Amino acid sequence: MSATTPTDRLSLATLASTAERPGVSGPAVDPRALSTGIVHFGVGAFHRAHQAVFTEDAAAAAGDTRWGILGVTGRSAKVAEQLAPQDGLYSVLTKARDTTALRVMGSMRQVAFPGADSEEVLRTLAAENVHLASLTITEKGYPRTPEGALDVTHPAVAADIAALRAEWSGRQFAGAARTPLGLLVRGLARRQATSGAPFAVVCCDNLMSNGSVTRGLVASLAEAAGAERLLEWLDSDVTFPSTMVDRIVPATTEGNRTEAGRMLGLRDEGLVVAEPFGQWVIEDNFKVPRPEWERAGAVVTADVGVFEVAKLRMLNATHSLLAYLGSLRGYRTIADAVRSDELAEEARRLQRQDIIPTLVAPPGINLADYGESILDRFANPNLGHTTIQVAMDGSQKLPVRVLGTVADRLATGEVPRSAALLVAAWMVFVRRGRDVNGRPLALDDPMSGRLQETAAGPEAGLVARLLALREIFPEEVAEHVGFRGAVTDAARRLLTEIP
Ligand code: NAI
Ligand code: CS2
Repeated sequence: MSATTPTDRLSLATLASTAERPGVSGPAVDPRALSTGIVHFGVGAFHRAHQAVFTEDAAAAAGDTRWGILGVTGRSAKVAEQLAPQDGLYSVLTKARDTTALRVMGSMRQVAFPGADSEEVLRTLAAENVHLASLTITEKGYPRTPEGALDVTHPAVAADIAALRAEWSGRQFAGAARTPLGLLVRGLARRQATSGAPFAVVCCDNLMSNGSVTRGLVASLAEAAGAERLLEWLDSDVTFPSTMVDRIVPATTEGNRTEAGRMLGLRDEGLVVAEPFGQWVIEDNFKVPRPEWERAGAVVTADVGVFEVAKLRMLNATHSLLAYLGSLRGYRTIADAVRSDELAEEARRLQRQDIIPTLVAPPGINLADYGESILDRFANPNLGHTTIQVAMDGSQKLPVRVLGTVADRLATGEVPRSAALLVAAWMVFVRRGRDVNGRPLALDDPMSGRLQETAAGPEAGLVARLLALREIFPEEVAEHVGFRGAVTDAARRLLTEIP
């Protein structure tokens, strides 16, 4: 392991130099032998440490060279700029409690930035040897109304509908898409108009029934653009399997890159970091060839729903509780927060008293043990997952992670007090914007302006004002007297504690 910071970049030309380095492995496939078979939207850290890993292992196990990936960035060209000089190569730094391993990945064959490469993405989506598109564009990448319909008033969505309409009527190529879904639909329209070959769209974001949500928005976009024949083809030839995805992948730090550089002897600008654990449950709903993900440990099943709801409620709600309570208490990482006995007890109470009573255990899962395994993963001191990263996008995450639990408990006449504490902690996080030591806590949320405006004003009305936001809180939850009371009590305690 060299002491100096390497200057040479990871690339096909320098790859051989990594062969014998301790703790370094991969790629599991020969990047040069791969053809592109998958287009992935939102080529952030998670995709590179999860689906791409499962896909590469599946391809290696089957000796299948059809599953190279064209990654599509979201709003910035950053990842394209990081990976292009590296021939798409990047590495995954796996951080266990006391060991670190590095694996070079070879499946990302190209990265496109829609601002410049929309035509390339559309051409690839229409190509017959490309069978799948997948998405990790975050919870906020699915613009919907409170009722769950496509939000056609969203400026980017309106622009994409106009673009699709223009292309659909054969008038002209409409330039860069404003949303990944808009670009996807235009690509599907191009595919339908050329080969018409079947296709599958695999959503890998933390949303309940993520396949049906994506299908609904794609169909609504096509409908809004007057693309009836596309709608029929979507019905007959395109499937949208739902998935449950799980691997903790924090944002990469410069410290991570330096550590990886020492291990690799090369600089990797595309590095991603992850815990050892990884799980992928995929709905068995494909009309096209796909990687044999089962050979890489994924579960392909008819009923993914029980896995999705258990994971989103047990893991992600507990994550959010620790993120808001932990950051308010001055804990920088989730591991720091869960190592506090008091916060660990709050997390257990949320799981055992509020969440587990609402769940059907997925096959082979003991929910209490599952809960403990989650807290154990959170406590990994080597991961450095920050409370502020998990605290992002609360307006998008709370409905998915905790409000379903709340509604289910209220329907049985129980007031879920720990879930109320989670909601209150989020409200105080929004209102205070700083921790117990006075350190600022940034509010990174697509609704940040609206939230801060609503949270301002007399503290006594804070809970009522935020509960009135129908984009987040459905009426039956917000108007429930018992739940309002529990949130108000918890918020009052926290507002006193965090001056
Ligand atoms: P990231 O920040 O590294 O990447 C996010 C990607 O989404 C980027 O490509 C970005 O351009 C794109 N994006 C962000 N906002 C968007 C918007 N409004 N519209 C369109 N594209 C947008 O985040 P990361 O870690 O890759 O996570 C992405 C998603 O993956 C999460 O939101 C979640 O749904 C899912 N996920 C993440 C896990 C993790 O531990 N990081 C684990 C399980 C699921
Ligand atoms: C986290 C998730 O940032 C967050 O909101 O709760 O990204 C979490 O790490 C994953 O869902 C774990 O699979």
